Amino acid sequence: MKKFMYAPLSLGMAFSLLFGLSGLPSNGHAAGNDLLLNPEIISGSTDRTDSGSAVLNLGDNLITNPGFEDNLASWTNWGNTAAVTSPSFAGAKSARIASGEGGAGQIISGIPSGKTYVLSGHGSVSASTDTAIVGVDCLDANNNVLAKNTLRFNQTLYEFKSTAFTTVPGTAKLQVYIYKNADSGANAFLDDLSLKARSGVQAINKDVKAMWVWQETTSALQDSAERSTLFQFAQDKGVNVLLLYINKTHLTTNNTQLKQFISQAHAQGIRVEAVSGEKEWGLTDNHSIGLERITDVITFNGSAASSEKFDGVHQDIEVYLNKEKWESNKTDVMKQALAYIDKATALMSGTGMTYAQDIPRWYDGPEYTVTYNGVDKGFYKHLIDRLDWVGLMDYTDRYSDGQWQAVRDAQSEIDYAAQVGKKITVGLETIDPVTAGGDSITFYEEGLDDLDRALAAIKAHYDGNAGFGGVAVHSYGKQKGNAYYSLPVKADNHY
Ligand SMILES: [Ca+2]
Ligand SMILES: [Ca+2]
Repeated sequence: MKKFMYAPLSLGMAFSLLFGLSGLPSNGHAAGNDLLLNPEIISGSTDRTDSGSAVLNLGDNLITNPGFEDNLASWTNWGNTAAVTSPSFAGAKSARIASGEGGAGQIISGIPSGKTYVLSGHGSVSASTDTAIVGVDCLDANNNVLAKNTLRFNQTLYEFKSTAFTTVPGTAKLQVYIYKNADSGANAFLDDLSLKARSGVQAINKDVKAMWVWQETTSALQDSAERSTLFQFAQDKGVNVLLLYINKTHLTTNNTQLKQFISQAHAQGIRVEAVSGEKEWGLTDNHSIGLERITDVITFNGSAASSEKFDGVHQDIEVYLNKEKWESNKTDVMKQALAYIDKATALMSGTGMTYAQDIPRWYDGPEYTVTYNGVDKGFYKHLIDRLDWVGLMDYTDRYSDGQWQAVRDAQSEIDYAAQVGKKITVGLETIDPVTAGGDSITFYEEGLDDLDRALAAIKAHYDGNAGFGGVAVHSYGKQKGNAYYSLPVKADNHY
């Protein structure tokens, strides 16, 4: 049940613990204190992107029977391949390529050249000396192979991998396949495959896979090798939204590098949002600090070419962490936090960027209701009303009664978002348990296998819900070696 406080650890707190904050920005000029909420933002289109960027969604999955739930229907068996019930990644079945060389394929017609596609899938092997392969070939009209792209799996537990490619000149068809060489005679298992067209920059929708990046921003801007590593990791994991921590130095000293970074991300279809936030910014006395950060990003965008602009401002302002004030008068703190958002969204109006915040998974508890602007309802509903989209810190690794707790705990937020035309992006935690505040909060010990299963379960459960804005992972964590970047595949399953 998400009704109790769960010693929640905030993004910001984790961030502070990870590498320390270099001091809050000083109070600068205050934005107007009497700004009214812009009704356009309230009713809110959730697919605004920066000027000039095509709004984009990944297309439909082009693979028929991609999870082998209909056995090998629509697949041509090239040998040694069968649908099996164990181990499946999702649903009841997966494909197994037994011992020797073998595989299965299907051909998709009507494919243009020069178009970008994203191939992804889950694979594993019974012994890591073998390799399970998911591939896609560009074929000409006569089925000649023009180009190949593959995902390779060598772990004995399922892993998720993703890659993007652009069809070469002359492409008329795509042949997607699963395959294994004879190798050491182990079995290969494949499941839950996806091949989708991609164009433009990712919008906030069900296909989002977001990742927070905190202390690595500076090195990703200044060091081309670190930048390549980040973009490669994003591609491998199918991350299409970067929630990038941004401070004044990044916007000014690293201005040119930041524009290059954003442009490079956009070329790969990756949306980039400027992340900032402190728990104090939601309190009236400090509203001007957070608003100044927004103004800084707007100023940056004003000097940038369309491909170099941030797509959104994303703030992590968890007012409940102002513990004394929160405990003594929650209602007052919630009102101050909502008033901040009204000022922020007014400031964001007309910028072409979205405005989002992160909220914990327990804000929907009955004790967190507040009368604001004469309307009495859940704090989370007031927040969702005002934000273009919300990052839900759905930080639990628990699994019971056949479902992940994180799936259950996102229901009321996503259902409400659907009612009011907003999106909830469901985030899971991977940082180490000490920093996270407990092992049940993070998938750190469970590893990639459970994380990917939980992410896939969230996507499967909410796929048809209009309030679902995809998934997110906290956080990249390459520098500290304690999060997503170095998360191992482990057998220590909790489900
Ligand atoms: Ca399946
Ligand atoms: Ca855990």
